[in-house]
Amino acid sequence: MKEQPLSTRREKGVAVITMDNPPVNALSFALRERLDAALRELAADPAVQAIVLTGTGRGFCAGADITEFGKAPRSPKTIEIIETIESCPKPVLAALHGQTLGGGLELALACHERTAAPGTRLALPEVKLGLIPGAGGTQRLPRVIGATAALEMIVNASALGSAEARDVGLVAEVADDPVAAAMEFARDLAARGAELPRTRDRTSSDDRQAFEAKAESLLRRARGAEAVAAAVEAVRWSLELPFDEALQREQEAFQRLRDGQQSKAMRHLFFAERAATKVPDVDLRRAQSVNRAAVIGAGTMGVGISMSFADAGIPVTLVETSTESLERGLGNVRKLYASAHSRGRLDEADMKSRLSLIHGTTDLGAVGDADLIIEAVFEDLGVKQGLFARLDEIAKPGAVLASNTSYLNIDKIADATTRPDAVIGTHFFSPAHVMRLLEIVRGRRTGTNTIATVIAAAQRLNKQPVVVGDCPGFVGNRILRQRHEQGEQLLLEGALPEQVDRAVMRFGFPMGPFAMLDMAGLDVGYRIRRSQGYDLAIADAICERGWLGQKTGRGFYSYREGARTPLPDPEVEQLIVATSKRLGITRRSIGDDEIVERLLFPMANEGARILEEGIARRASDIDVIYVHGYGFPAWRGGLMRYVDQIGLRDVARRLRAFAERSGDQRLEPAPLLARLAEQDSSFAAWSHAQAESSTTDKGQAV
Ligand code: 3H9
Repeated sequence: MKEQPLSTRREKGVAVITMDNPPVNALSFALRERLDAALRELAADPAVQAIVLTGTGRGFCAGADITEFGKAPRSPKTIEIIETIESCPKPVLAALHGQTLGGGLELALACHERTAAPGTRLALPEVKLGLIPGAGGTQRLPRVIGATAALEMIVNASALGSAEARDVGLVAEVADDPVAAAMEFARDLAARGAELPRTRDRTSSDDRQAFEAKAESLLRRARGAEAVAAAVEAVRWSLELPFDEALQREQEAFQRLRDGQQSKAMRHLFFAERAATKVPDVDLRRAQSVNRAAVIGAGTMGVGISMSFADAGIPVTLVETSTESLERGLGNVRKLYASAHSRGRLDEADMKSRLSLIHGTTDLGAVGDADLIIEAVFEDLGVKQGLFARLDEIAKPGAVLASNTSYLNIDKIADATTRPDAVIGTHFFSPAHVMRLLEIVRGRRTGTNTIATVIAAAQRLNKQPVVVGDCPGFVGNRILRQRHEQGEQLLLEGALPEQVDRAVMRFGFPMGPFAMLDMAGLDVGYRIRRSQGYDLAIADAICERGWLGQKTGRGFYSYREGARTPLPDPEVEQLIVATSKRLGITRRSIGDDEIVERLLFPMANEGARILEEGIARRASDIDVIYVHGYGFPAWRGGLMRYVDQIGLRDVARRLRAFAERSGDQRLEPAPLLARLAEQDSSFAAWSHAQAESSTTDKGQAV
């Protein structure tokens, strides 16, 4: 009889251990205990010649149980089980399928050989949790595939497919029935009676120069992530130290990282990403499958969105009003795919098949058979309403009508149709085929099945969905407005764009706010400010000179012909200094810490208002939005987690000081933040309590 979380069976002298710990065969304490016992028992059983280790369900094993990292470690640890496997006098083989990740791959690496089913995904993704592999992965993987390749795989958390794994020698055979193949292998090894191949006995070798060059380039992109530096060091030990000593050091480094702030923040993010897909009244099982999509508008966003569908293997109709605009859009699609191909990211066959999935047309009627239609036309309510009225006539019953607006009201767009329950906002981020965030905007009348369909579609597109309520700018851009305003204020008080950007990049963002504005185009914000009736003296003056950012070669910075590197612009500096003077502001020197606080605390303050209004359901949703849509460093866990960590008392005190100094009342702590500060509580605790007390849910917007 099957005994969860593991079962064993025997067949002609070979014992098969099957891990069965849904949903992902994580190495929980219960599984480790049973696995350890089963291995010892079978190793001692004279009727057993060899052992095959496999798993049921979605995959072989997704690694350590992440929920256990906060608790005291309990034996048997994975590293101890691995020792049992590797030193077993009988052959132990791993038969892999599906997700084979982290500790799961480390188990497999300790086995004497491995087979894999087609579709297996092998990776050591610990760095994404702020960790390094902690069960020998940093020492065994280099011994199998080489130190440089292993380093790259570990730092980028990149996965190998079955065939690639076979090509680099990580698995011996790809077979439809990997268990049968492993049993055959095992019998063969047992019959030969030769010494068993142990990964630890191999040497990790590589061209040292190539290794160091790769290490340097990976470290340059780490932007403060401790785990990257630790991974580089650990893999280097595989080249320099005896196996056992290196293993010991790997253990120590793993434990230090596990107990550190960065890994805690990244584990928070892991669960936040999954929580963000769960909306209490939305049943994902009611999602309609999207077999055909349509995108209207072949501008930058429309092109990126169409590519996201093609990348996921979903045919998409791309509609434009004129042949000329359509050709321009399709030309951009071809250019982007060709560039991915020339950089080795996409092979020719994939490029062709993706291109063949995008059908361009100038006939709006062609969207009639689409399950999901996304409008990505000019940001103008009248234009969008006109279009939705026509879509209402053309779209088939049950189709989802989505608007990729970044700030317009979804209810007003829905008013133009007779099916407001089918209307929803899908706010993609640019470039849409690259950026993972998708803000799903729920209008007042959006149906729950419509939301389910869009969440499921987002997951198929490999996007990170977050469902938010409807308000100008939704969650991400509404919060970002604070950064624009405070950035402008900092310029007026004494900072320069390059100083602000440097401080923000030191904090861990990939790009500073002013370089980012230049990249997006300054006219976008200018138009929004006009429509919302407020101004920013410096940003407006720059725009009014026709300096619209990278596309015009000048903005907050200047750019050399065809280059994207922002260069400080003396004329912009003059303009900034003159504006301060005109407004009677005495410029002062402002430190990096103040810059970061001045930008981030008002953003979190807006986050507090958004939470209290119910526009975001939980603080961790805002964290996910900021990490996946705005480059907030993942190792800090997100915007709201960051201020929680600082302590809301301190944050409230600083906000009060900013408000007093500037006379700007909006910088006063928002009621929720002030309340939580007073109680010495946190946004995380508040969100948790909100989720628990569903009875106090007063029909929130999300
Ligand atoms: C490690 O191994 C350290 C070692 O080096 C050293 C020590 C041994 N633990 O993502 P999904 C849950 S570090 C606990 O929605 P998918 C997840 O929370 C680990 N729970 O499904 C969710 O729960 P819920 C290295 C886990 O099909 C449910 O399973 N490994 C774990 O889209 C379904 O997950 C990793 O970093 C876990 N390890 O994706 C792998 N994994 O339903 C992390 C998942 O309550 N996991 N859950 O929301 C993943 O990348 C994805 O979950 C996976 C499946 C690709 C496996």
